[in-house]
Amino acid sequence: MFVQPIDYFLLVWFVLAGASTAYVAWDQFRGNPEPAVMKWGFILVTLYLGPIGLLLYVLADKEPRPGTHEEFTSPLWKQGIGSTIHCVAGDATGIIVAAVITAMLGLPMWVDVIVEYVAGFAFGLFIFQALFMKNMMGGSYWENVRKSFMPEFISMNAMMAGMVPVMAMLMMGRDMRAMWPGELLFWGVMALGVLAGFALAYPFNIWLVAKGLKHGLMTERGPTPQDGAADAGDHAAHGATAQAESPTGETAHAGHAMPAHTNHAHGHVEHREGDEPARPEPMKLGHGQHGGNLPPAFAPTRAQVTAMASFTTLLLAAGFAWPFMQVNMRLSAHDVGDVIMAPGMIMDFDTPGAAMRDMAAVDPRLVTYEARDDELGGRVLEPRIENGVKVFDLEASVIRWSILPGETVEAFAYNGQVPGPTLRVTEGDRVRINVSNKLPESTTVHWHGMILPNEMDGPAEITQKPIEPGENYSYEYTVGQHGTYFYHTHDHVDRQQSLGLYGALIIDPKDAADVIPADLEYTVQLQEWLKREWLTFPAMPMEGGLPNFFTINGKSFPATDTIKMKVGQTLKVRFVGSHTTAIHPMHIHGGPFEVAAVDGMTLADSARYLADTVNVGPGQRFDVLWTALRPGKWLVHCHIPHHTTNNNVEVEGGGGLMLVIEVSA
Ligand SMILES: [Cu+2]
Repeated sequence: MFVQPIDYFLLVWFVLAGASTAYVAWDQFRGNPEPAVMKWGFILVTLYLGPIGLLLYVLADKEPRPGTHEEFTSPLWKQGIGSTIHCVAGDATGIIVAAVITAMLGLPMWVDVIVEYVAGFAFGLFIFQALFMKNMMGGSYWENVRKSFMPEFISMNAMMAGMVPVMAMLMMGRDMRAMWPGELLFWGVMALGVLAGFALAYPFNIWLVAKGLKHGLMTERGPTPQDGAADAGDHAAHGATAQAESPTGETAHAGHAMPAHTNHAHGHVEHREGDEPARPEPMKLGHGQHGGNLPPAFAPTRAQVTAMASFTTLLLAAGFAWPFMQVNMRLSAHDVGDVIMAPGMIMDFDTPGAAMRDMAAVDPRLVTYEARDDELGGRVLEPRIENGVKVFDLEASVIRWSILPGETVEAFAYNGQVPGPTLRVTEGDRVRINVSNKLPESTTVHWHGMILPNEMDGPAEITQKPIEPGENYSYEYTVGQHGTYFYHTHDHVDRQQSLGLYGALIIDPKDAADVIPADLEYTVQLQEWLKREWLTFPAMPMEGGLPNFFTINGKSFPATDTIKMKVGQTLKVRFVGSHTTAIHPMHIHGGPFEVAAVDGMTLADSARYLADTVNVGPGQRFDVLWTALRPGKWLVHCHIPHHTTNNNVEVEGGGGLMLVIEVSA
């Protein structure tokens, strides 16, 4: 659940949003004197805006003391909030329902935003405005639809112009958990989108209310005994305002009233349904009786409304265009609905979804095993013998691996270790490796450098169908070579090998004369890691993919092994290019070594050479013989200094691709 810092904030947000909504719902139905449509409006908006909705409710709408609602809600800024609440409650509900459905169906984002606009507009116009308002305003349903259309169009355009870019940009931002309704972040982004929509729609709603084209807050007192009592007092205090006295409930529309401080000098204007047909309607665009109450100089004109509609259409177009210029709107929640991207990755409006999944962080929630700090990778796996065949079981899964005390990575690993277990066999052995895939994606295994039947070679889609999650595959062949080899994934290699799916395959010669003699031997398997913002990304040589941690056998210095030997002894180091992003010039202090084998093949005496650095490229292997000449601590390290740091920090003299040979006299 908590994989990013934002998740802690979201928890606080949703607890407050739940409490705020519960309070507003309770308080509204306990007796805030307004029509049900406004009660529901505030409840829905508080559901979306949490504590901000609560703030709007108590500051602009909740009756502070009995009988004061009409006066309390009369200022224009509060009327504007009431009008915006209307719009947002209806439109946002339509938008959010549409967003959930399009995400579940896996429709692309560009379809999503269009469906959202249509659904939001339809829900707002046909249900929230026309249907609910009809109950209060009277008139036919279609008359209400017609009257509501232009004000709803202006308000909805402004709201979507605020909501769409915020939603789209954040849903398709680095943390694309926001694409999927099953994630808390999705709802957080919806909330922020609604807030942006509310903020942009608010000034337009102020204008619409001021011009009498939309309703603001209204007072409606029910026939319940205590409300009746409150009404009685209200009559005295606010004689100008109407109250509901009949059981059918008549409505007083404080929203019709222009605030006293405006120069329109309306005071409180009473409106009763019955009056409506009698009044002339200079503007047939909204609830025209309001316009009818304004002096001719201030009543809205068709030109004004058209200009407002045109301007908000421009805002809407801009709100839609911006995300299309920034993010790939052709992608769906099914494409990228759960991925978190590396900081610095170039993501533009035509970056493919597959590219994003390739570079995405390992989801920490998929970890099935947590390794201890002192667990080593590359441990030799003993085979079991079945009918003379050496059988190994490899299981690929997502683990948490410790590369340094206190520094872990989420890795794709064989048998819960990085590197995977070392398979040590003898030339001529028949081997069978049962691979079980417990990863969230398909995989295969390739036996690097081996001469074997083509169908055992491993490349996904080339020689075999990938092993799907939960499935198994057995590789079986006779080992005809000897030397230093390795195995690694050959499906989505860019991602999977970089995350740890590799291991050493050491083949001893059948003939003892072929052994390259040494007193000790040590295998060095290299890897790069990218760990940022609590997440592990596959390291790769591109923007946003460059590594910041480096390991030998799954550990960064100073957590790497120390090799102990005596002066005069010879050490065979098997360098394995199991890494994926760079060429590492591996250097040993204290004297030269002899390069005795390359890529598993022993060099003829005449071809062997002395060196103190060997460039280990991805896929390459070098067996080198180093003789301890002097006592002391001699380093083995990569000669790219950055590769001997841990997240750019040197610890105890270095980091990363470094280990010590401790030679005693
Ligand atoms: Cu290096």
